[in-house]
Amino acid sequence: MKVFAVIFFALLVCLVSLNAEGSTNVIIPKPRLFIPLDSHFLLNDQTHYYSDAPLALNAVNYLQEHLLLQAGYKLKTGQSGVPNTIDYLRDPDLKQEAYTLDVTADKIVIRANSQAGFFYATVSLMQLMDPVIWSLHKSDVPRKSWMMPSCSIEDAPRFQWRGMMLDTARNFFSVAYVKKFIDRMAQHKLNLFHWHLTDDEGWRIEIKKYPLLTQIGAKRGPGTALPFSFYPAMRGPKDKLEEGYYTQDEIREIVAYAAKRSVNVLPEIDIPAHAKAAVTAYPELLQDPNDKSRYTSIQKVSNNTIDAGLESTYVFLENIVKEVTTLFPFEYIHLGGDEIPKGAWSKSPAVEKLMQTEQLKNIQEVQDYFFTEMDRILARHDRKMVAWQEVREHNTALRDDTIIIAWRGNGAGVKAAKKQQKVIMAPAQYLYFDQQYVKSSGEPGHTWAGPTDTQDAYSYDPTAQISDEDVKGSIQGVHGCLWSERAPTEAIADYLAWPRIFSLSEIAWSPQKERNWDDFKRRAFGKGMQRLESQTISHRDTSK
Ligand code: TNX
Repeated sequence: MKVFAVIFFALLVCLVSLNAEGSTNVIIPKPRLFIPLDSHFLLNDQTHYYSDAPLALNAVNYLQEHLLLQAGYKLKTGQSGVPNTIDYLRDPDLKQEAYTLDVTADKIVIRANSQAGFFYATVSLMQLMDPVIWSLHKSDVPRKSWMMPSCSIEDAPRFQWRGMMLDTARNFFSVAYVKKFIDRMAQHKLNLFHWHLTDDEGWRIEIKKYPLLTQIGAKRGPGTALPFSFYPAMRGPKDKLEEGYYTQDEIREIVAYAAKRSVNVLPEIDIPAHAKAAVTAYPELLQDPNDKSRYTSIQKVSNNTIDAGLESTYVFLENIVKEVTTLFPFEYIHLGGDEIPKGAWSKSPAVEKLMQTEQLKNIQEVQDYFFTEMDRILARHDRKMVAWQEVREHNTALRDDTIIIAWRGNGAGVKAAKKQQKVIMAPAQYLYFDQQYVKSSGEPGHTWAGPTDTQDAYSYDPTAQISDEDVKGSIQGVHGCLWSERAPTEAIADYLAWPRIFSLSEIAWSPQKERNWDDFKRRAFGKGMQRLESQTISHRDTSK
């Protein structure tokens, strides 16, 4: 009888705590440990904050900006440990990005050991508040007090790199949109903004030394030199000019904005293929005049590849790298390397000569030569290489810290991990958010790797088929990709991204054993959606 009573009591405790967590843990991505407590904290215009860590100031400011808009006041500075205070305390024992957050009835205590840790504690805290706190429109009727459920959180990320790619080449997105995109990533503890800046359909980064890259390469439409691509989705209306690029000042502004949110910016200059915009702007530097090769890319763009046999190619690209390093402090630059079309370089006398002098046997070896040279250029400018998986499938000469992004399927990443190569997992079947959610002619998005609904995305476990030993040195993180051929407007881009970015953030941040679709669904389709709505982010609102 006694045994039954104990079991019954234990079950009751479990149920009560499950239920309590059910209603109070609304955080995305799910924290490593969340213990609900039975009270709440009320934030009001008498709430103070105390900080013993300059590293916390950035996070405090983030909260203050939102409070000012929605509550009409800011927290005043005060003393540690006093009731109605938020304490930001440095804890040297916590790892990079880790934090603890304790909300009790009379105070809130945040501990971290890095700018990122304080920031993540703050966004978790804000997710416990009414979703309206996320709105960027000043409230006409400021909300005076904010209730937060008491809880105790210990949190740290699963992966070091938690990335999201935005393709601003196929379709241009404004500076304001790019900032919003980064802010929303940061709200969900993603920390690597992969900025696809160049492609066949547009060159979007100002390069002072080569002004034609943007004068010619950032415009398509009537009266321009850059031809429209074959696919209508990338083409837009025939009679309309599609143009836009980011000035160097705008880029610096975006990088600084991202840094305040603990987001690093990884610029991508996609070479040698996917470069129609660049070769249209500077054919004399980037194409062999005697090249008789005629080929089209998988996206049906003709002759879009920079010639690997020309000396001027490497001079040009080194100058680009030089300018890129002045804009992006991040230690890595992404150099593309995907989808070199069959037939490219096959009739280029310059490449033929290169093959003789360097004793290269085939086009694959030419590609490897090209990236080995690019790796040397990056090394000279104190940068390391990220590239699409194709770049390291055969090349053994690249530096060990080169990171590849495995996109063609999970198998590609598994293979790289087994070779102990550094890899970011971005399998198209799960994490390409340019794919349709469900197969339907009414849905935006590509179909080639999908459909991928939010639950499909959520089901991905990057290390499922890899031994712990191989995971260690190899898996750097996970990445979602939002290509924009099928996203001609911000609203469509947002619809494709959300709620799938919720799934990504949880794959990237939360321990696999803590992840569970039903619990995720409750948070994502409950408070998660309300947070999106308070920011007027368009999104899909069913899990299918
Ligand atoms: C493949 S993924 C591409 C992109 C397209 C995308 C469309 C990769 C490295 N290349 O150029 O935009 O598919 O889903």
